[in-house]
Amino acid sequence: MVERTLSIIKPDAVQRNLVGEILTMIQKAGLKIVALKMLYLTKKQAEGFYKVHQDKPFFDSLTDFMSSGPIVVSVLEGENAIENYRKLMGATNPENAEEGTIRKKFALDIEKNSVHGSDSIENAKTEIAYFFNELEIVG
Ligand code: RTP
Ligand code: MG
Repeated sequence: MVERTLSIIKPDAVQRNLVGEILTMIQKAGLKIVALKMLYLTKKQAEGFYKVHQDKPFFDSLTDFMSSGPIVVSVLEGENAIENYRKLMGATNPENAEEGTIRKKFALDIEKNSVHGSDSIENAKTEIAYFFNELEIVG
């Protein structure tokens, strides 16, 4: 099934000039970029995006981090895009990430792990709508 997923290149990766290399890995994996922009979230906007995690112990630190510098958000499209992109990202904790994944290559630690990807069809819809309207996504 052709799906769409939301990708974020997180502040740790944008700050280290890794946007091009990460987008290249995404494109080489066959995921199609159908929307793309750079944003600098406020703390409130980061809290809104990650509200599914509001009761987790890492919520305050995570939303501080996500509002600490610019991010690059994109919509990726392809067969099984949600699962395929999560495979390409690798495990949340880079110590557990497989060789060849974005997090294995670039992540600094379990929080500064360079990329985000939606984890379900339902969450992908909500997350894409948080950043893009339909006119900003190419058909
Ligand atoms: P993401 O949502 O960013 O794609 O990452 P994920 O599904 O692999 O991980 P998730 O459990 O959804 O956690 C969201 C983000 O919170 C940070 N985190 N910190 N300190 C910690 O124990 C901890 N655990 C998670 C990471 O930035 C993680 O990607
Ligand atoms: Mg997640």
